[in-house]
Amino acid sequence: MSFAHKENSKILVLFDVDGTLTPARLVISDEMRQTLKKLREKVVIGFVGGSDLAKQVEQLGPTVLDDFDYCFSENGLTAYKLGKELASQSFIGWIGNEKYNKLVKFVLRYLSEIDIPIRTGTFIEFRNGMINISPVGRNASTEQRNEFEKYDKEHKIRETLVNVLKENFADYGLTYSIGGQISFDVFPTGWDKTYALQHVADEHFEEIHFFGDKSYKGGNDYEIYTDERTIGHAVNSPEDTIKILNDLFKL
Ligand code: M1P
Repeated sequence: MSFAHKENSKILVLFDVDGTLTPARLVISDEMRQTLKKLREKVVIGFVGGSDLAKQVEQLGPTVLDDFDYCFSENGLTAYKLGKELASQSFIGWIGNEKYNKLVKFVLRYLSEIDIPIRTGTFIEFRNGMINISPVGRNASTEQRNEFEKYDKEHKIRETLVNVLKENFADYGLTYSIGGQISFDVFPTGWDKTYALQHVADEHFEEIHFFGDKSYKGGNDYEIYTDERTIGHAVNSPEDTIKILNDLFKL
Protein backbone atom coordinates (compact mmCIF):
# COMPACT_ATOMS: atom_id res chain seq x y z
CA MET A 1 0.00 0.00 0.00
CA SER A 2 1.78 3.14 -1.16
CA PHE A 3 1.09 6.77 -1.99
CA ALA A 4 4.40 7.20 -3.88
CA HIS A 5 2.72 8.15 -7.20
CA LYS A 6 1.26 11.37 -5.70
CA GLU A 7 2.78 14.79 -6.38
CA ASN A 8 3.22 15.16 -2.61
CA SER A 9 2.66 11.94 -0.69
CA LYS A 10 3.53 13.58 2.64
CA ILE A 11 0.41 15.76 2.71
CA LEU A 12 -2.88 14.31 3.91
CA VAL A 13 -6.17 16.18 3.54
CA LEU A 14 -9.09 14.92 5.62
CA PHE A 15 -12.70 16.04 5.33
CA ASP A 16 -15.82 15.90 7.44
CA VAL A 17 -18.79 14.77 5.28
CA ASP A 18 -22.09 16.56 6.12
CA GLY A 19 -21.86 20.31 5.47
CA THR A 20 -18.26 20.00 4.26
CA LEU A 21 -18.21 17.60 1.27
CA THR A 22 -22.00 17.43 0.82
CA PRO A 23 -25.00 19.41 2.03
CA ALA A 24 -26.30 17.78 5.26
CA ARG A 25 -27.51 14.20 4.52
CA LEU A 26 -27.52 14.87 0.75
CA VAL A 27 -25.31 13.62 -2.07
CA ILE A 28 -21.98 14.93 -3.34
CA SER A 29 -22.08 17.36 -6.28
CA ASP A 30 -20.26 16.77 -9.57
CA GLU A 31 -18.14 19.84 -8.89
CA MET A 32 -16.96 18.44 -5.55
CA ARG A 33 -16.29 15.05 -7.14
CA GLN A 34 -14.08 16.66 -9.81
CA THR A 35 -12.29 18.81 -7.25
CA LEU A 36 -11.47 15.76 -5.10
CA LYS A 37 -10.28 13.83 -8.14
CA LYS A 38 -7.80 16.59 -8.98
CA LEU A 39 -6.74 16.93 -5.35
CA ARG A 40 -6.13 13.18 -5.05
CA GLU A 41 -3.57 13.32 -7.85
CA LYS A 42 -1.57 15.77 -5.78
CA VAL A 43 -1.97 14.61 -2.17
CA VAL A 44 -3.46 11.85 -0.01
CA ILE A 45 -7.17 12.35 0.76
CA GLY A 46 -9.69 10.91 3.19
CA PHE A 47 -12.96 11.57 4.97
CA VAL A 48 -13.79 11.29 8.67
CA GLY A 49 -17.55 11.04 9.20
CA GLY A 50 -19.68 10.44 12.26
CA SER A 51 -22.17 8.29 10.35
CA ASP A 52 -21.70 4.67 9.41
CA LEU A 53 -20.29 3.54 6.06
CA ALA A 54 -23.73 2.73 4.60
CA LYS A 55 -24.73 6.40 4.93
CA GLN A 56 -21.47 7.60 3.43
CA VAL A 57 -21.99 5.27 0.47
CA GLU A 58 -25.42 6.90 -0.02
CA GLN A 59 -23.90 10.39 0.11
CA LEU A 60 -20.47 9.97 -1.51
CA GLY A 61 -21.37 7.22 -3.96
CA PRO A 62 -21.04 3.42 -4.29
CA THR A 63 -17.34 3.63 -5.23
CA VAL A 64 -16.42 5.58 -2.11
CA LEU A 65 -13.79 3.06 -0.99
CA ASP A 66 -11.98 3.54 -4.31
CA ASP A 67 -12.46 7.31 -4.47
CA PHE A 68 -10.61 8.16 -1.22
CA ASP A 69 -7.25 6.94 0.08
CA TYR A 70 -8.65 6.78 3.60
CA CYS A 71 -12.30 6.23 4.56
CA PHE A 72 -13.13 6.74 8.22
CA SER A 73 -16.71 6.00 9.30
CA GLU A 74 -18.00 6.44 12.83
CA ASN A 75 -15.04 8.73 13.61
CA GLY A 76 -12.55 6.11 12.43
CA LEU A 77 -13.93 3.15 14.35
CA THR A 78 -14.48 1.64 10.94
CA ALA A 79 -11.44 2.44 8.81
CA TYR A 80 -10.22 1.71 5.29
CA LYS A 81 -6.87 2.50 3.69
CA LEU A 82 -6.75 2.16 -0.11
CA GLY A 83 -9.90 0.05 0.01
CA LYS A 84 -8.62 -2.39 2.65
CA GLU A 85 -10.25 -2.56 6.05
CA LEU A 86 -8.11 -1.73 9.11
CA ALA A 87 -8.59 -3.17 12.62
CA SER A 88 -11.52 -1.72 14.59
CA GLN A 89 -13.09 -1.71 18.06
CA SER A 90 -16.72 -1.75 19.16
CA PHE A 91 -18.80 0.38 21.51
CA ILE A 92 -20.59 -2.62 23.00
CA GLY A 93 -17.29 -4.45 23.64
CA TRP A 94 -16.04 -1.37 25.48
CA ILE A 95 -19.13 -0.56 27.57
CA GLY A 96 -20.42 -4.10 28.29
CA ASN A 97 -24.01 -5.36 28.16
CA GLU A 98 -25.07 -4.47 31.67
CA LYS A 99 -24.17 -0.77 31.50
CA TYR A 100 -25.49 -0.56 27.94
CA ASN A 101 -28.87 -1.94 28.99
CA LYS A 102 -29.16 0.54 31.82
CA LEU A 103 -28.42 3.44 29.48
CA VAL A 104 -30.88 2.31 26.80
CA LYS A 105 -33.70 1.75 29.31
CA PHE A 106 -33.13 5.22 30.73
CA VAL A 107 -33.11 6.92 27.31
CA LEU A 108 -36.21 5.13 26.00
CA ARG A 109 -38.12 5.92 29.19
CA TYR A 110 -37.05 9.59 29.01
CA LEU A 111 -37.98 9.90 25.33
CA SER A 112 -41.39 8.32 25.93
CA GLU A 113 -42.18 10.96 28.53
CA ILE A 114 -41.25 14.20 26.75
CA ASP A 115 -43.60 16.21 24.58
CA ILE A 116 -42.51 16.61 20.97
CA PRO A 117 -44.79 17.22 17.98
CA ILE A 118 -43.45 14.41 15.76
CA ARG A 119 -42.19 10.91 16.48
CA THR A 120 -41.13 8.42 13.82
CA GLY A 121 -39.09 5.27 14.57
CA THR A 122 -35.56 4.13 15.48
CA PHE A 123 -34.90 6.36 18.46
CA ILE A 124 -31.62 4.66 19.26
CA GLU A 125 -29.38 3.49 16.45
CA PHE A 126 -26.80 0.93 17.48
CA ARG A 127 -23.57 1.41 15.56
CA ASN A 128 -20.20 -0.24 15.75
CA GLY A 129 -18.38 2.57 17.55
CA MET A 130 -21.20 4.56 19.10
CA ILE A 131 -24.92 4.86 19.63
CA ASN A 132 -26.95 7.61 18.00
CA ILE A 133 -29.97 8.92 19.88
CA SER A 134 -32.76 10.75 18.05
CA PRO A 135 -35.84 12.09 19.88
CA VAL A 136 -37.79 12.38 16.59
CA GLY A 137 -36.45 9.04 15.33
CA ARG A 138 -34.04 8.24 12.51
CA ASN A 139 -36.92 7.41 10.15
CA ALA A 140 -37.78 11.11 9.89
CA SER A 141 -38.27 12.47 6.36
CA THR A 142 -36.37 15.56 5.20
CA GLU A 143 -39.39 17.70 6.05
CA GLN A 144 -39.70 16.13 9.51
CA ARG A 145 -35.97 16.64 10.04
CA ASN A 146 -36.25 20.32 9.25
CA GLU A 147 -39.27 20.67 11.50
CA PHE A 148 -37.57 18.93 14.39
CA GLU A 149 -34.40 21.00 13.98
CA LYS A 150 -36.47 24.18 14.26
CA TYR A 151 -38.37 22.85 17.27
CA ASP A 152 -35.16 21.73 18.93
CA LYS A 153 -33.53 25.15 18.50
CA GLU A 154 -36.38 26.62 20.49
CA HIS A 155 -37.01 23.87 23.05
CA LYS A 156 -33.45 22.51 23.47
CA ILE A 157 -34.65 18.90 23.48
CA ARG A 158 -31.25 17.40 22.61
CA GLU A 159 -29.21 19.73 24.80
CA THR A 160 -31.45 18.98 27.81
CA LEU A 161 -31.25 15.22 27.30
CA VAL A 162 -27.46 15.39 26.94
CA ASN A 163 -27.25 17.25 30.27
CA VAL A 164 -29.55 14.71 31.95
CA LEU A 165 -27.39 11.85 30.66
CA LYS A 166 -24.18 13.56 31.76
CA GLU A 167 -25.62 13.85 35.24
CA ASN A 168 -27.08 10.34 35.50
CA PHE A 169 -24.22 8.48 33.84
CA ALA A 170 -21.32 10.60 35.05
CA ASP A 171 -19.19 7.52 35.80
CA TYR A 172 -19.60 5.99 32.33
CA GLY A 173 -16.78 7.93 30.61
CA LEU A 174 -18.97 8.93 27.68
CA THR A 175 -18.87 11.91 25.32
CA TYR A 176 -22.02 13.37 23.74
CA SER A 177 -21.84 15.16 20.42
CA ILE A 178 -24.58 17.07 18.59
CA GLY A 179 -23.29 16.88 15.00
CA GLY A 180 -26.40 16.83 12.83
CA GLN A 181 -30.03 17.92 12.65
CA ILE A 182 -32.08 15.41 14.60
CA SER A 183 -29.82 13.38 16.85
CA PHE A 184 -26.66 13.20 18.91
CA ASP A 185 -23.85 10.66 19.08
CA VAL A 186 -22.70 8.92 22.25
CA PHE A 187 -19.26 7.30 22.38
CA PRO A 188 -16.39 6.63 24.79
CA THR A 189 -14.43 9.78 25.64
CA GLY A 190 -11.52 10.02 23.20
CA TRP A 191 -13.40 8.24 20.42
CA ASP A 192 -14.12 11.55 18.67
CA LYS A 193 -12.72 12.29 15.19
CA THR A 194 -9.14 12.39 16.55
CA TYR A 195 -9.54 8.61 16.91
CA ALA A 196 -8.99 8.37 13.14
CA LEU A 197 -5.54 9.97 13.39
CA GLN A 198 -3.98 6.85 14.94
CA HIS A 199 -4.67 5.03 11.64
CA VAL A 200 -2.48 7.46 9.68
CA ALA A 201 0.42 7.75 12.16
CA ASP A 202 2.51 5.07 10.37
CA GLU A 203 2.70 7.23 7.22
CA HIS A 204 4.46 10.10 9.07
CA PHE A 205 2.67 12.81 7.11
CA GLU A 206 4.36 16.22 7.24
CA GLU A 207 1.03 18.04 7.03
CA ILE A 208 -2.46 16.81 7.90
CA HIS A 209 -5.18 19.25 6.85
CA PHE A 210 -8.69 18.89 8.21
CA PHE A 211 -11.81 20.59 6.78
CA GLY A 212 -15.00 20.72 8.84
CA ASP A 213 -18.14 22.81 9.29
CA LYS A 214 -18.72 21.98 12.97
CA SER A 215 -15.36 23.20 14.21
CA TYR A 216 -16.73 25.30 17.06
CA LYS A 217 -16.65 24.10 20.67
CA GLY A 218 -19.34 21.45 21.12
CA GLY A 219 -19.41 20.63 17.40
CA ASN A 220 -18.27 17.17 16.34
CA ASP A 221 -15.30 18.52 14.34
CA TYR A 222 -13.93 20.57 17.23
CA GLU A 223 -11.42 18.06 18.65
CA ILE A 224 -9.76 17.14 15.36
CA TYR A 225 -9.92 20.75 14.11
CA THR A 226 -8.02 21.97 17.19
CA ASP A 227 -5.72 18.93 17.50
CA GLU A 228 -2.04 19.87 17.27
CA ARG A 229 -1.46 17.15 14.65
CA THR A 230 -3.77 18.86 12.16
CA ILE A 231 -4.04 22.16 10.29
CA GLY A 232 -7.72 23.03 10.71
CA HIS A 233 -9.92 24.75 8.10
CA ALA A 234 -13.40 25.82 9.24
CA VAL A 235 -15.89 25.92 6.36
CA ASN A 236 -19.51 27.01 6.00
CA SER A 237 -20.55 24.83 3.07
CA PRO A 238 -19.22 22.44 0.39
CA GLU A 239 -18.78 25.48 -1.91
CA ASP A 240 -16.54 27.02 0.72
CA THR A 241 -14.49 23.80 0.87
CA ILE A 242 -13.98 23.88 -2.92
CA LYS A 243 -12.89 27.51 -2.80
CA ILE A 244 -10.28 26.92 -0.09
CA LEU A 245 -8.98 23.77 -1.84
CA ASN A 246 -8.56 25.67 -5.10
CA ASP A 247 -6.65 28.47 -3.35
CA LEU A 248 -4.50 26.21 -1.20
CA PHE A 249 -3.61 23.45 -3.65
CA LYS A 250 -3.84 25.39 -6.94
CA LEU A 251 -6.20 22.82 -8.51
O1 M1P B 1 -22.30 13.71 10.38
C1 M1P B 1 -23.00 14.44 11.31
C2 M1P B 1 -24.12 13.61 11.93
O2 M1P B 1 -25.02 13.21 10.90
C3 M1P B 1 -26.16 12.56 11.35
O3 M1P B 1 -26.89 13.42 12.19
P1 M1P B 1 -28.45 13.75 12.03
O4 M1P B 1 -29.12 12.50 11.58
O5 M1P B 1 -28.85 14.19 13.41
O6 M1P B 1 -28.58 14.87 11.03
C4 M1P B 1 -25.84 11.33 12.15
O7 M1P B 1 -25.40 10.30 11.30
C5 M1P B 1 -24.79 11.61 13.22
O8 M1P B 1 -24.33 10.41 13.76
C6 M1P B 1 -23.62 12.37 12.65
O9 M1P B 1 -22.73 12.74 13.69
